[in-house]
Amino acid sequence: MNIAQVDYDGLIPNNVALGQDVRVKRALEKWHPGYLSWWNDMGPEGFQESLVYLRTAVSVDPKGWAKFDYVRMPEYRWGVLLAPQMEGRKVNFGTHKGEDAWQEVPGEYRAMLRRLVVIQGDTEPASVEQQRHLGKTAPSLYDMRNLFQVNVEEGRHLWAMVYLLQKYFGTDGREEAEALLQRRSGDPDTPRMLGAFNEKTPDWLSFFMFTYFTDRDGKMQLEALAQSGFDPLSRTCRFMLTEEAHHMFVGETGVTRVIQRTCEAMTEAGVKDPNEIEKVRKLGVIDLPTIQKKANLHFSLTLDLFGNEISTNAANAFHAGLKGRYREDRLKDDHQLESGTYPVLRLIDGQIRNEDSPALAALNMRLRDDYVVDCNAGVGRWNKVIEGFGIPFEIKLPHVAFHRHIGEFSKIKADVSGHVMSDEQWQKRRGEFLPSDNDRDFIESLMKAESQIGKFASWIAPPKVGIDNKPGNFEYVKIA
Ligand code: BYC
Repeated sequence: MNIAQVDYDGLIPNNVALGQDVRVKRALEKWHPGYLSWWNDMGPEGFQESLVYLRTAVSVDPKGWAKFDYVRMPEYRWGVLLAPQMEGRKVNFGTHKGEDAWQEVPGEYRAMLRRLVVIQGDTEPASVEQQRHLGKTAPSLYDMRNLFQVNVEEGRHLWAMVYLLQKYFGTDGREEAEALLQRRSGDPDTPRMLGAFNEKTPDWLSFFMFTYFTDRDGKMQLEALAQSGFDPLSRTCRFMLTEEAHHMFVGETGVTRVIQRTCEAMTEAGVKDPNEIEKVRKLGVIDLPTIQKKANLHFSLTLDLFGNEISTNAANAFHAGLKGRYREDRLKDDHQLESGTYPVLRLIDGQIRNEDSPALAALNMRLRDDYVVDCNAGVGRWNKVIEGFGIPFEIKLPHVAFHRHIGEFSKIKADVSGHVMSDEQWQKRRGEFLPSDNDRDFIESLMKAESQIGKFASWIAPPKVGIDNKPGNFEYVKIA
């Protein structure tokens, strides 16, 4: 079979020769109704009958892997797609460096590997649950379509992890696959596994910030897992990254368009001071300080997803060859890190200070540092838009100690510049840094659906180009 082509004949599109793997095919077919029932209960609310102009993966050839067409979301062809196998691939790091990459789960690392797959899998349906109410307040059909595209692809990413569980982890894999459909974002009894995936995504600015910041954690973690010596995980993550790029595009351009509209409205009305919040809000756009607060919130929540500063889990996963560094294959060192150090920001005697830590134990921070660099690139592009209008305002990422719930800094309170403050000061000043009830109410007041073809809500500029090069008056969703 040609690995680049996807077999669409059966119930589950795939390029893993599922037709010849009766046990796994049956297991997935058994899991399928539960998945659909989860999608109907927890997927986008209210638009399941609408025709949405979606892309579907029909190949894993990087040059042309997707086709666009109108689809009802429950009829989307969720499938199992792995990037092509690389001839002679080796384990690239850790103690097994240089050995042949594993095609089966190495027994000694089974539990560790399963945990990584389950955590990755858990985030995918969680994000769909978090975003399920947003269709009703979409600022345009274009944005609504992008939301649904992101949602169906997160659903596919769940399939990707469930395939690995069903194929490689026997009975406990099957149980974990079931449990992925049982947990619910924000549920007090059966929450999703990681903190940020139990938060609400109440409005579209949050959605854009989430796809900018949190999907980018997805990118970093997938890049690290794509390095895995367990080849099926590596191939799975490599293809997921192809899809992930669009999700971050939705986030980055979404925030850009919000900023652009705000700056345009301020310029038209002659409002020069970005801190004249009430004046700006009267124009029906979101003031820049509130956009900054949303960025503070989503960035800090996402930093928690990198785990603890010093982590034996991360060290063990690297040592075992299961989870590498960001783009490990492009780094130039011994890829074993048994003796090196890495500077880690820590809380020492109540002060935030850099400390050289063993490189293996500091891997979560190394990935987080790479993440911050990646985040800053897009923030720079947002600032270019503001600068273009001559408005004196700059969006800045807050200090990594700000508003944390995991790791060293969860024990303290710090402002956006990283100055440690008392609980009392924090309570007083919280509203300067994070969205207040008043900010949330204002944003909510703007969240009114705009479902006329080619029209956009007051607070967001149209995109520069359409999806699949469609013109501005294209009907991205035929609302049923
Ligand atoms: N919340 O040794 P540590 C995505 C737990 S996003 C709750 O530092 P480690 C997507 C931790 O589980 C990417 N608990 O942990 C984006 C551990 O508990 P146990 C998802 C947390 O393992 C948008 C204990 O604290 N993929 O794809 O080094 C839309 C000790 O911690 C948290 C992955 O994350 C937390 N935030 O690091 C859709 C990749 N942080 O086991 C999708 C797979 C830590 O001792 N996961 N804990 O009871 C991993 O690589 C790692 O497990 C983590 C944590 C980076 C998450």
